[in-house]
Amino acid sequence: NEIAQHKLREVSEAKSKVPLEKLQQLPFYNRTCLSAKQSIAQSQNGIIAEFKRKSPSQPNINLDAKVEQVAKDYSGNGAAAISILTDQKYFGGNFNFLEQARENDTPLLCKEFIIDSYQIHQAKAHGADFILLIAALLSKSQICEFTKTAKNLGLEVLLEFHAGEEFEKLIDEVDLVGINNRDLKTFDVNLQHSIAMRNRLPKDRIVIAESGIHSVEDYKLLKQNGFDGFLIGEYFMKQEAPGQALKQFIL
Ligand code: IGP
Repeated sequence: NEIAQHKLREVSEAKSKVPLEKLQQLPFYNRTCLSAKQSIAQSQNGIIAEFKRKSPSQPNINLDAKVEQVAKDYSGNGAAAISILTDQKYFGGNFNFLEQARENDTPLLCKEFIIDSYQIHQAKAHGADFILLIAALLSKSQICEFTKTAKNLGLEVLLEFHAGEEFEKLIDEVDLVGINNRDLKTFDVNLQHSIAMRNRLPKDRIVIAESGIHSVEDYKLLKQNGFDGFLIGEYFMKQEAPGQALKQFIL
């Protein structure tokens, strides 16, 4: 709730500083996006490696990390995709990080709390290939509307769930379904909960396990239980060389 309120203010300020017509003139706005869906299906590890300096529960994960370098390292070590936190207040990111991470052909996820379609245009204008929508933050009609906007811009959509009752908001048009192992209200991580959630989804859905994956064992357990992709941030960001740790994770 607090985040949603903050985002509404932030978006209205951004709109007055950079109106949509201006965003649409930025060079990346007309770029052809890469497919995360394809990349995950073809990759050796299914990993979406995240660039995250801090989070509400962890004020210092890796505050000095350089996005250009980490993205290059993730890409060079075979990440299927790269997630870039763009939220400033809670995660210490910004939209320019997408551009700084752009110099490779690994699909980029704009990890933002999207509550307004303007933010989807921002993602596109700064070089993203796919966006995150969080079911807990949005109504089903917003999810439909935002997914349409994203697809019109060539962006793919990852729709994130945590609680079972949110599944009524799942629509066919989303490319990837995320299940957050972490409860965003309590920060508790529970892989068994996610496995039970995965079993409620059709087998042919591409499903991503998100958060709290801290070992190859966690990863293997999730893989064996039908997950196709794995979003990992903190574990990598706490290593001396974040991308090097990717080498241990092979399906
Ligand atoms: C990564 P972790 O525990 O590996 O750093 O988690 C990612 O799943 C997490 O950052 C995340 C997130 C979110 C952050 C998942 N969903 C929604 C902000 C908003």
